[in-house]
Amino acid sequence: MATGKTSNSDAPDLHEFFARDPLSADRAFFGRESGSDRRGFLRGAGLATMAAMVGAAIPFHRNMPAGLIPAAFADENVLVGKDGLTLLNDRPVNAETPPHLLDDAITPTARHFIRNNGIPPAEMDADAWTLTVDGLVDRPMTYSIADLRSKFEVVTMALTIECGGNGRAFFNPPAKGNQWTYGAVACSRWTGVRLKDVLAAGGVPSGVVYTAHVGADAHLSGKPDKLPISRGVPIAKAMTGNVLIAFAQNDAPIHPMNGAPLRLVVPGWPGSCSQKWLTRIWLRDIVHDGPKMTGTAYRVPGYKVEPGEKVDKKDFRIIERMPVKSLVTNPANGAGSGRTVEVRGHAWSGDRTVAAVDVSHDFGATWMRAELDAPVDDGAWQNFRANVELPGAGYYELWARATDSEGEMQPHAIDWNPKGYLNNTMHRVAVRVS
Ligand SMILES: Nc1nc2c(c(=O)[nH]1)N[C@H]1C(S)=C(S)[C@@H](COP(=O)(O)O)O[C@H]1N2
Ligand SMILES: [Mo]
Repeated sequence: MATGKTSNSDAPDLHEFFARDPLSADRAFFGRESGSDRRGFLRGAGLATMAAMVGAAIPFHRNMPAGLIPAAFADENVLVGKDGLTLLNDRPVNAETPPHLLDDAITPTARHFIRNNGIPPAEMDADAWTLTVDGLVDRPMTYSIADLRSKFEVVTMALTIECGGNGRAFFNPPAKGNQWTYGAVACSRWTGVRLKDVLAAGGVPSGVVYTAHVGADAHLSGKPDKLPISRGVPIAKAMTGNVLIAFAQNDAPIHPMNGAPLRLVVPGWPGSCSQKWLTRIWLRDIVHDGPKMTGTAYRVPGYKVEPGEKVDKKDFRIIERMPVKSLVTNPANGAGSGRTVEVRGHAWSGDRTVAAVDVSHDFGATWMRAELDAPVDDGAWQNFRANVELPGAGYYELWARATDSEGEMQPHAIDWNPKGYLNNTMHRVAVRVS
């Protein structure tokens, strides 16, 4: 790693940890102490964490041998309710969607990627859920979801969420972390209330600098006071009209892995800003310094660096808007094709709109302009399509290149950075005409 020190974003996978050293994994994950007879007892926080992770109380916990990975973890299908996602990691769960399964204008819940930093809460009861707004707010408040629905205007918007690390797999030298290829991006329809309305109701004094977001998921260590992730946004961003506190996804309850029953959706910024299982938003007079706000997490050097270059920690800057990007969702990479092919996909640019998408079938020698739709909502990706005539049998690559409202265009080569963020290179899809 160019930064010398890896951050806690590279937390060990639970299975790997147990396989290597079951007893210390036991202690680290469950706080379980084991005696020389290998029979420890799960107590207190350790027992609570284990119960939360298996989803029920454990009547015979006293008989559980130390170092035993619960069979529930091995058998559990962590992708229940998801369709065709590629699992990159199962503790915490990280799964991406192959590009051709992202062809819908609005991403169905079953195809919305999952990026967890910790262990989702065992209880996701919408009727019992509360959200506390406090910190530097004039009037701290705690709301039920019913309160949010009744006190504030309820809106539905299609909004794009992309993980800051989407495309990390293509970094060379490689960057540690989940090896996302293309599919850590989605545009579902979210229903909820505007964050700005909720903050305004509490009163935002002039000294507020940043929001701080807290969710109910547990840290991989099982330590009850440790948050897996808590990020925030500058107050000006929080007060824009398309940042939602959402309680529905695609007109149905939010999928458990996507943050049920309540989450933030901050379109156009790294997905990490969009806190899932949201329980608290506090306002701060400094830039929030929660887990994964500091160090090198979700940060890039403030200047261009050479691949592999070492960068001093102090030179890293917090990522704000995500850069201009496009994704080809038809045809599927490697597909056979006739001579006429409809190239389809989506394009987006955080806080901006996309002005044009161009498509090439000759390795970038010539480009044709695609038909491009306006975003259905402020913060939704834009759909494009182009009918391409391939001259004859053979191997072709279909390339897509978006240019945004400020004239910024997707690059050919990766702008390398130590943690593998913000890869917005052109998407290339292979086709064969026989
Ligand atoms: N509470 C909580 N919120 C979270 C995360 C998390 O691990 N815990 N992951 C974040 C990251 S890094 C991303 S990219 C998005 C992904 O949202 P999704 O899993 O619904 O696709 O959720 C964000 N919100
Ligand atoms: Mo992310």
